[in-house]
Amino acid sequence: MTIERTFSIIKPDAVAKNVIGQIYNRFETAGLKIVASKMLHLSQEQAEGFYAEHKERPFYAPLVEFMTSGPIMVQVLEGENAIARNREIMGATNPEEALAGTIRADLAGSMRENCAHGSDSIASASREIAYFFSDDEICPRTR
Ligand code: RTP
Ligand code: MG
Repeated sequence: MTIERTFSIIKPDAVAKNVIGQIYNRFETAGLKIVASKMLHLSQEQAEGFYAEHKERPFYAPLVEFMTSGPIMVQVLEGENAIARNREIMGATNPEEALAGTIRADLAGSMRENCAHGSDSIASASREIAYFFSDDEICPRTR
Protein backbone atom coordinates (compact mmCIF):
# COMPACT_ATOMS: atom_id res chain seq x y z
CA MET A 1 0.00 0.00 0.00
CA THR A 2 1.49 3.31 -1.09
CA ILE A 3 0.23 6.33 0.78
CA GLU A 4 0.91 9.35 -1.40
CA ARG A 5 0.16 13.05 -1.38
CA THR A 6 -0.99 14.88 -4.45
CA PHE A 7 -1.73 18.50 -5.27
CA SER A 8 -5.18 19.50 -6.48
CA ILE A 9 -6.81 22.70 -7.75
CA ILE A 10 -10.49 23.43 -8.04
CA LYS A 11 -10.29 25.83 -10.97
CA PRO A 12 -12.13 29.19 -11.35
CA ASP A 13 -14.98 27.68 -13.43
CA ALA A 14 -15.87 25.20 -10.69
CA VAL A 15 -15.63 27.81 -7.92
CA ALA A 16 -17.92 30.07 -10.00
CA LYS A 17 -20.39 27.18 -10.43
CA ASN A 18 -20.45 26.76 -6.64
CA VAL A 19 -19.45 23.10 -6.74
CA ILE A 20 -16.49 23.16 -4.31
CA GLY A 21 -18.35 20.96 -1.83
CA GLN A 22 -19.48 18.57 -4.51
CA ILE A 23 -15.87 18.09 -5.64
CA TYR A 24 -14.61 17.72 -2.06
CA ASN A 25 -17.30 15.07 -1.58
CA ARG A 26 -15.90 13.15 -4.56
CA PHE A 27 -12.38 13.26 -3.07
CA GLU A 28 -13.67 11.91 0.22
CA THR A 29 -15.83 9.24 -1.39
CA ALA A 30 -12.74 8.07 -3.31
CA GLY A 31 -10.86 7.65 -0.03
CA LEU A 32 -8.69 10.75 -0.41
CA LYS A 33 -8.20 12.86 2.72
CA ILE A 34 -7.77 16.64 2.56
CA VAL A 35 -4.63 17.47 4.57
CA ALA A 36 -4.31 21.14 3.49
CA SER A 37 -6.69 23.56 1.81
CA LYS A 38 -7.10 27.26 1.01
CA MET A 39 -8.83 29.65 -1.36
CA LEU A 40 -6.75 32.12 -3.33
CA HIS A 41 -6.82 34.23 -6.45
CA LEU A 42 -3.70 33.57 -8.54
CA SER A 43 -1.61 36.47 -9.75
CA GLN A 44 -0.37 36.46 -13.34
CA GLU A 45 3.11 35.55 -12.07
CA GLN A 46 1.86 32.67 -9.91
CA ALA A 47 -0.18 31.18 -12.78
CA GLU A 48 2.67 31.57 -15.28
CA GLY A 49 5.11 29.91 -12.88
CA PHE A 50 2.76 27.07 -12.04
CA TYR A 51 2.17 26.22 -15.71
CA ALA A 52 5.74 27.00 -16.88
CA GLU A 53 6.05 23.50 -18.39
CA HIS A 54 3.38 24.54 -20.94
CA LYS A 55 5.03 27.87 -21.86
CA GLU A 56 5.57 26.94 -25.50
CA ARG A 57 2.09 25.48 -26.01
CA PRO A 58 -0.56 27.48 -27.91
CA PHE A 59 -2.99 27.15 -24.98
CA TYR A 60 -0.58 28.67 -22.43
CA ALA A 61 -1.71 32.32 -22.59
CA PRO A 62 -5.45 31.57 -22.53
CA LEU A 63 -4.84 29.02 -19.75
CA VAL A 64 -3.07 31.64 -17.62
CA GLU A 65 -5.88 34.11 -18.35
CA PHE A 66 -8.49 31.54 -17.29
CA MET A 67 -6.62 30.51 -14.14
CA THR A 68 -6.37 34.15 -13.01
CA SER A 69 -10.02 34.93 -13.83
CA GLY A 70 -11.35 34.18 -10.35
CA PRO A 71 -10.64 32.46 -7.05
CA ILE A 72 -9.51 28.85 -6.87
CA MET A 73 -9.23 26.25 -4.12
CA VAL A 74 -5.87 24.57 -3.70
CA GLN A 75 -5.55 21.40 -1.65
CA VAL A 76 -3.27 18.56 -0.76
CA LEU A 77 -4.91 15.14 -0.91
CA GLU A 78 -3.53 12.10 0.87
CA GLY A 79 -4.35 8.46 0.36
CA GLU A 80 -3.48 5.18 -1.26
CA ASN A 81 -2.13 5.87 -4.77
CA ALA A 82 -3.46 9.41 -4.38
CA ILE A 83 -1.82 10.74 -7.56
CA ALA A 84 -3.41 8.22 -9.92
CA ARG A 85 -6.63 8.01 -7.90
CA ASN A 86 -7.19 11.76 -8.12
CA ARG A 87 -6.58 11.80 -11.88
CA GLU A 88 -8.96 8.89 -12.26
CA ILE A 89 -11.82 10.71 -10.53
CA MET A 90 -11.04 13.92 -12.46
CA GLY A 91 -11.32 12.16 -15.83
CA ALA A 92 -9.68 13.05 -19.14
CA THR A 93 -8.52 16.63 -19.82
CA ASN A 94 -11.23 17.01 -22.46
CA PRO A 95 -14.61 16.59 -20.72
CA GLU A 96 -16.05 15.11 -23.91
CA GLU A 97 -13.56 12.24 -23.57
CA ALA A 98 -13.91 11.85 -19.81
CA LEU A 99 -15.67 8.77 -18.45
CA ALA A 100 -19.18 9.30 -17.09
CA GLY A 101 -19.13 9.85 -13.35
CA THR A 102 -15.84 11.74 -13.37
CA ILE A 103 -15.56 15.36 -12.25
CA ARG A 104 -14.82 16.63 -15.73
CA ALA A 105 -17.53 14.59 -17.48
CA ASP A 106 -20.15 15.67 -14.97
CA LEU A 107 -19.18 19.29 -14.28
CA ALA A 108 -16.74 20.72 -16.86
CA GLY A 109 -17.65 22.86 -19.83
CA SER A 110 -14.59 22.66 -22.08
CA MET A 111 -11.05 21.38 -22.56
CA ARG A 112 -9.72 24.57 -20.93
CA GLU A 113 -12.38 25.17 -18.31
CA ASN A 114 -12.21 21.66 -16.94
CA CYS A 115 -12.86 22.20 -13.22
CA ALA A 116 -9.85 20.55 -11.66
CA HIS A 117 -6.11 20.04 -11.74
CA GLY A 118 -4.24 17.07 -10.33
CA SER A 119 -0.51 16.35 -10.23
CA ASP A 120 0.59 13.76 -12.78
CA SER A 121 3.67 12.26 -11.05
CA ILE A 122 5.43 12.02 -7.70
CA ALA A 123 7.91 14.67 -8.84
CA SER A 124 5.20 17.12 -9.96
CA ALA A 125 3.17 16.47 -6.79
CA SER A 126 6.07 17.45 -4.54
CA ARG A 127 6.94 20.48 -6.67
CA GLU A 128 3.32 21.65 -6.84
CA ILE A 129 2.61 21.10 -3.13
CA ALA A 130 5.71 23.17 -2.27
CA TYR A 131 4.63 25.88 -4.74
CA PHE A 132 1.52 26.61 -2.66
CA PHE A 133 1.99 25.22 0.84
CA SER A 134 4.62 25.47 3.54
CA ASP A 135 5.18 22.37 5.69
CA ASP A 136 3.32 23.87 8.65
CA GLU A 137 0.16 24.34 6.54
CA ILE A 138 -0.13 20.58 5.96
CA CYS A 139 -1.84 18.61 8.72
CA PRO A 140 -1.00 14.90 8.74
CA ARG A 141 -4.14 12.82 9.36
CA THR A 142 -3.44 10.17 11.95
CA ARG A 143 -7.05 9.00 12.30
P1 RTP B 1 -4.11 19.54 -15.28
O1 RTP B 1 -2.61 19.73 -15.47
O2 RTP B 1 -4.85 20.85 -15.14
O3 RTP B 1 -4.42 18.57 -14.18
O4 RTP B 1 -4.73 18.88 -16.58
P2 RTP B 1 -4.12 17.77 -17.51
O5 RTP B 1 -2.86 17.21 -16.93
O6 RTP B 1 -5.24 16.84 -17.78
O7 RTP B 1 -3.79 18.60 -18.81
P3 RTP B 1 -2.43 19.34 -19.28
O8 RTP B 1 -2.06 18.77 -20.60
O9 RTP B 1 -1.42 19.33 -18.17
O10 RTP B 1 -2.94 20.82 -19.53
C1 RTP B 1 -3.08 21.72 -18.45
C2 RTP B 1 -4.38 22.46 -18.59
O11 RTP B 1 -4.33 23.32 -19.73
C3 RTP B 1 -5.63 23.42 -20.31
N1 RTP B 1 -5.56 22.95 -21.70
N2 RTP B 1 -6.14 23.56 -22.69
N3 RTP B 1 -5.93 22.47 -26.12
C4 RTP B 1 -6.34 23.20 -25.12
O12 RTP B 1 -7.09 24.16 -25.25
C5 RTP B 1 -5.88 22.86 -23.79
N4 RTP B 1 -5.13 21.80 -23.49
C6 RTP B 1 -4.94 21.85 -22.16
C7 RTP B 1 -6.56 22.58 -19.46
O13 RTP B 1 -7.12 23.46 -18.47
C8 RTP B 1 -5.62 21.59 -18.85
O14 RTP B 1 -6.17 21.03 -17.68
MG1 MG C 1 -1.20 18.46 -16.31
